[in-house]
Parts: sequence; structure tokens; C-alpha cells
Amino acid sequence: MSGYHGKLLMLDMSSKTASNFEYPKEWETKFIGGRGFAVKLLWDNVPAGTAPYDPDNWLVFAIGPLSGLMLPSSSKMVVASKSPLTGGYGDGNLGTRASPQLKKAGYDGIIVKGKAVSPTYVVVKDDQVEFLDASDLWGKGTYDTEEYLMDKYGKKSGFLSIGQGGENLVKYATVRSQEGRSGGRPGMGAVMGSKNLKSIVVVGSGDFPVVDKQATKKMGSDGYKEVKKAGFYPEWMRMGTTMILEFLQETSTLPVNNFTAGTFSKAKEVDGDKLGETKTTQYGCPRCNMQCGMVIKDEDGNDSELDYENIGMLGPNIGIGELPKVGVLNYMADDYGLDTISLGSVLGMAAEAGENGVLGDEYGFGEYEKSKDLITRLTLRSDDIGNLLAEGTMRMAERWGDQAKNWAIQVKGLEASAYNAGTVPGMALSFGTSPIGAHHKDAWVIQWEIQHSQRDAYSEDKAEKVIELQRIRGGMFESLVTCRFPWIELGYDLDNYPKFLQKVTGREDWNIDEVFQVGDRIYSLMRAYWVREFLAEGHTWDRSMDYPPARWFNEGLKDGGKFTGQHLNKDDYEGLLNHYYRLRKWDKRGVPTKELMYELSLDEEADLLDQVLTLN
Ligand code: PTT
Ligand code: SF4
Repeated sequence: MSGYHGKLLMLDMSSKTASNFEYPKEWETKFIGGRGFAVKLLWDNVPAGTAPYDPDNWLVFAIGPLSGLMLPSSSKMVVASKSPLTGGYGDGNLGTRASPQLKKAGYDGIIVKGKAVSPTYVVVKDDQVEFLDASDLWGKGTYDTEEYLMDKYGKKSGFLSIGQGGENLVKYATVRSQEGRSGGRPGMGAVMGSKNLKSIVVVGSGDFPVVDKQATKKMGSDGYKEVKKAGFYPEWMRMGTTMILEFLQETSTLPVNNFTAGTFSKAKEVDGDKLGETKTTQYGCPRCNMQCGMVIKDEDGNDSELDYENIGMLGPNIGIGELPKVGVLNYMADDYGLDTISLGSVLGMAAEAGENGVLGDEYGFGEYEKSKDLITRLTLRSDDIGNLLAEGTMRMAERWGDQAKNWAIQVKGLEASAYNAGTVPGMALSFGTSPIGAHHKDAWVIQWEIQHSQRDAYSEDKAEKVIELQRIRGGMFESLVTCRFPWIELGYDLDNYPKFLQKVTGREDWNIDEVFQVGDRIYSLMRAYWVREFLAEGHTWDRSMDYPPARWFNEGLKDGGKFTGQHLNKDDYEGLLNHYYRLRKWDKRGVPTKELMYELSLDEEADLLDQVLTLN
């Protein structure tokens, strides 16, 4: 079918050889692309129980039929693997020039397997692939790495690189690309590092596979105009995602001092207005006219690109209320290639431990210099504390025992994004049931929940809304693969996307319901993958895997205005989870039923899952 090249590029790092991986044609309608292809590839090809850093584990970069085309905000790419942080399915979505370049080079994605004996980078120029020595790059940050590669291969090439975080297998290291983008929160950068792969350079010179070029071009250019015409566009361009901080402060849902409190005394110093006044420029992914990467000069004079999550987690969550200082911590994360959300959570937990006398070096909230020091130590794993912090909050809690049980703000091992959801049950459910651990990206329900539902209710409509959002955000956008911001932020109509699919692929049948069904299929397979991996490694799987962070059940919120002292009710959350499972047709353990998987044409996968469940 048009829209696809029918193959991914397979890089075998052990033998330093490249080949084409052709997939069955039916995947195009069954999984669309991106996350759909990634989970299917991992399910089919990586043996159950393979350790994340085992050379047999695969790292998958996948684009979709709409990626890289001249249509609103299309230059996105999914990076996926078995996660070293969670042990389950992990992925992220990064904006990168590698997305259009890969499509022009003639591939729907790149698979990396094996392990090079020494640091290596790979250059892909259409069907020519070179494996090159990266010893001079190893040990360098992502900024220097990209600068070096840009000088050599030109600014228009696509780059995917890791920093020292990925090299040293920090469990929340990400893959980085141009213009401040970072993807793969659950340690996708560490998997890349485990393969001794520093960077991939992609240069393509071919055509985009599109059936109706005229109609796609017209729809795309109308789309850009619509985005720009949206009433909210000027505000968006002023503040980007950081505008949400004010709403979170007003509703006592800001993460403050390791999610203990819901409001921050210095919120005005780090909010969207402040950023709007301070920013020096803004970056965007290629093919985007709503650039959301807000850049400030940080305290060290570097250009630091800030989004809301970076500020929330490296500001209020660790008690730091000066934007230029937050900028420095964020710049370090970008350069080292660490996820800012998990990093902020790790530092928040370390500060709480410090204040409780657990961490030997008197770390606490608001400690800017010591935060910098800890970031370097954990990146380089240079001492015992650094080594522990590099493992993430779940493992820190295991080390520190019972006293720390409320300090780790994570689900399934992945740290929660910057929404303090202990008084908003729907958002807690969204974190609980996200397919990669506590990421907001699949179902950011908090604003709808506070504005359009009864905030403290555990009602069925919330479970329904979470599923609706998961279908759109986690199913549709992650498989197309394009940025969801034109829709979510500026109201670009969802129905445009199946229409684009029709024009690009020539398959007239695409409609939104079918796309959503693909989303449900992908969701069932991601869940089946988690269950299979957990059981293969001798763990149990039950509904507690979908519980939100323990703090939200056990401790009342501080500084939360009228919500002060409130927290989630465990029994009521169980009820909400039951609604969710029933609506999804998953059983009481949160496992997709065989009937559902058959309905979704996942017959073989259902039978295999059944065997795994019977054996355990
Ligand atoms: C995403 C997560 C986010 S979500 C943010 S800010 W956000 C943080 N950004 C980081 C960063 O920057 N540097 C860094 N070292 N670590 C970072 N960790 C955090 O990573 C992201 C944008 C944003 S900005 C969001 S919401 C939207 N996410 C999308 C998505 O997930 N899918 C999709 N189809 N479209 C999306 N559009 C928006 O893209 P992860 P990015 Mg990143 C510097 O990838 O792993 O999913 O984590 O993706 O290219 O940086 O763009 O307020
Ligand atoms: Fe990239 Fe932001 Fe544009 Fe989305 S809106 S494509 S994340 S710059």
C-alpha cells in the first residue's frame, strides 16, 4: 500500500551488517505504524524474558504513514524497546528531522539488534549503511555530539543520539535529536547505549510514498493555515505547554516537594507568563508551525529549551523557584540525555530522603548546587549514591525500605509526569493504566476532569474518558505518527487524520472508528506483552500493577487549599479500575480477555498469552 515502504532497516550491531526487514502487508491496516509496528515487532521477535540490555533485545525506531509529510506537525518518531526501568513495554515519541529523512531514505523504521564490541555510530544514506568508529564521540554530551555530526553530514540530516546517560545505562536515559527534542522516557537511551550505539545519522533523497499528492498537499497546506488561524494560537506561541502551570497551581495539582504539596509559593517565578517574558527564542520540530520549545538563557548562559514537564519536575518538585536555575538543570538533562521527568522525581525523592536523614550528604528541597552535583554523579554513576539514583525511584525505594514506601512517585517503575493527582481520581487512573508506566501522554484527562466532571468522583464517565483519550492519543497519534498538539491545543479536527490516511494510502475505507479499533488492538497487545514478560521473569501480574503511586492513597495533600488533607480512597479506586477493565473487556487482573483478542484479530497472540497464563 502507498504510505509505506514495506520494510524497516535492520542494523545488526554485533556483525555490523545491515539488511531489510520486510513485514506482512496486513500490518498496514492492522497496526498502521509507529507504536503498532513496534509492539508487534517486539512481541514476535524478542523471546519472552529477554533482559533489556541483552543483545537479543531490539530497539525499534518507527514512523507511520503520515510522518514527515507536509502536514501539521508531522515530524515525529516512536522509539520503543523492552524497558530497563519497568521491565515491560517502553516507548517515547520524539520530534526529529530523522523522521522525514527516514521516509525519504525508503524505510518505515529502523530496528537495532545485537551489540557492537566498541562504540559505534551508523550512517544511513538511502540504501547505503556504514558502521563507523565512535570512540571520539563516546563520553560527549548530546550537544557536542550533534554539532560534530552536523559539521560532517550537514544540518539537514537526521540525528538520533545518546549522551553520557545512555552510555552509562542510567535507567531513564533518552534518545535525543535536534532542537531540544528528547524521547523514550523508560530508558530507550540506555538500551541504545547497551548496544554501544552512540548515534544514527539518516539522510534520504527519495520521494514520499503518497497516492494522491495533490490532495494531500492541499489538505496539508489548509491544515497549517487552520492551525495558525486558531484563536488560541498567539497565546500558544507565547507560552507553549508552560501555560498549564498556572491552572495546576490554581487547582492545587502542581507537584511540589516530591508531590507532597499541591501549590508552590514561587509559582509566579516559573509559570508561563514568566517564561513568555524571559524566552529568547523558540524551537520547533521540522514541519511544524506551532513551535513549542521555549528557549531561555539559563544561569550558565546556555540556551535551555523548556516545556511544562521540565519546569514542573526540576522546579517546584524539588523546591527550586528561579527559571534560570531550572534552565541549568534542564540543560544538563538534555546534554546528558536523561529524561527530565524521572530525573526531577529521583531528585525529589532524594531530597525527601535527605530531609529524613536517609541520604548521607544533607541534600534537601531547594538545593540548587547539590542538585547539579547529584545529576553529574548519577549520570556518571560515580559513587554509591549516584549509582542508586541512576536506577530510578522504584529501586531507590527497594533500597531504603519501608520508610520510603510513599516517596517513590511511580507506576510500574516509570516516574509520574508533573501532575499531582492524589485528589483527581481520573488522572490517577490515567497514570495507573498508561501502557508504559506513569506517563501522561496517553490520557491527559486532568483538565477535562476538573472542568467537566465532579472532581472527587470515581465515576464511570472518567474511565470512559480515559479510554477515549487513550484511543486518540495513545492509539491514533502514536501509530500515524504525528504530533497531537494541533488537535489537542488548537482544535484541528480529528477527522482530518483518517482523511489524510485515505489520500496518502489510497485506501478509501479508513475512518475514525477503524483507526480507534487499531488503537484498541495495539493497547491489548501492549498489555499482553507486559503480562508475558512479567510472568516469563517469574513475577506475578495482578491489578495492583495499575495502582497509582502509594503516596496518593496514603497521605493527605499539603498546601492544597480546600483539598488540603485529601487523598485517594483505595476502595473507590478499585471501583474505578473495575469500570475501566469492564469497558476495555479486560478481566479483573487487567488482562485482555481471549474473546476480545479474537475480536481484534489477535488470535495467535491470544493463544500464546493463554498458554503463558495457564502455565503460571
Ligand atoms: C515526553 C516527555 C515530555 S512530554 C516532556 S515535556 W511535554 C519532557 N521533555 C524532555 C526534554 O525536553 N528533555 C529531556 N531531556 N527530557 C524530557 N522529558 C520529558 O519527555 C514532546 C512534545 C511534548 S512536550 C508533548 S507533551 C507532546 N508529546 C507527544 C507525544 O507523546 N506523542 C505525540 N504523537 N505527539 C506529542 N506531541 C508533544 O510533543 P517522550 P518531544 Mg519526548 C527537551 O518523548 O518519551 O514521550 O516523553 O517528545 O519530541 O520532546 O516532544 O509538556
Ligand atoms: Fe514539535 Fe511542539 Fe510542533 Fe509538536 S507542537 S511538532 S512537539 S514543536
